[in-house]
Amino acid sequence: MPGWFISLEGIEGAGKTTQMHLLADWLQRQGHTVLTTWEPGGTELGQSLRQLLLHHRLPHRTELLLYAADRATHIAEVLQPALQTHQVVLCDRYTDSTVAYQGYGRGMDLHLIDQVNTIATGGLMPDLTLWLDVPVEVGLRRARGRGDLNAIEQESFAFHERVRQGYQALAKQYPQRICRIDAASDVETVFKQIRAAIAGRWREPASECQ
Ligand code: T5A
Repeated sequence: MPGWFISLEGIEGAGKTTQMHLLADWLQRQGHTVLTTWEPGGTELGQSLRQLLLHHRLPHRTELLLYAADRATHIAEVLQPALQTHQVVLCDRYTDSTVAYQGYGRGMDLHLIDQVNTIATGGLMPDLTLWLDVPVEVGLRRARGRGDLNAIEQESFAFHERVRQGYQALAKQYPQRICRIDAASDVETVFKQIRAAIAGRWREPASECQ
C-alpha cells in the first residue's frame, strides 16, 4: 500500500493517545496527510463493539472474536481507504494488543490468536509499531487517575504484568517493526524518542530499533 501505517501500543496509561496526537500534529506540519484512529471503536459498528468489550465481562473466546470483528471492519472502512490514498495512518492499538491482552493477559493460545488476527487483517500489518513501555504501577496510576475504570483496567496487577511481558516478547520477535519507547518520563521526553525513532526509520527503512 502506498501510505504509511504506524500503530501505538502499550499497557493502560502508557500515554499512547497523548503521543498519537502530538505525532499527528508534527507530521502534519511536515506536509503529511494524517489520519488518527483507534481500536476498539474506530468505526460506527466498532463503537457498539467497544461498549460491549469494555463494559461487560465476556467469555474469553467471545472477547477475542469481537476484537477481531472490530478490526476487520476498521480495516475495510478506515485503514485501507486511508492507506490507498497515501495517508499516514496512526492507530491507537492493533493486533499486538490482542496478542498481549488476550494471549499473555488472558492466557489464550498464541497460535489461535495469530490465526484469528490473520483472518481479521488479511495480513495488513503496520510499517512501524511504537511500543510505549511503562512499569505497570506507573501506567495504572495514570489510568486510574482519570476516574472510571473499564473492565480491563479493573484486572489484577498480575494481569497487567503479563500484558507487559507480552509486549516484551513481541518486541523481541519483531525487532524491525516494533520500537520500544521508554514512556515513563515526561510527555516531551517521550515524544523526543518517538521523533527519533521515526526519523531513524525514514533514513534506514530496513533498520532494527535499538
Ligand atoms: N484491548 C484492545 C484488548 O484487550 N485487545 C485488543 O485487541 C484491543 C485492540 C482499550 C482496551 O481494549 C483492550 C486494551 C484496553 O484495555 P482504551 O480505553 O482505548 O481501552 O484504553 P487504552 O488504549 O489503554 O487508553 P488509555 O487512555 O488508558 O491509555 P493511553 O492512551 O496509553 O494513555 P493516555 O495518553 O490517555 O494517558 C493516560 C493519562 O496519563 C497522562 C494523560 O494526560 C492521561 O491523563 N499522561 C502522562 N502523565 C505523565 N507523563 C506522561 N508521559 C504522560 N502521558 C500521558
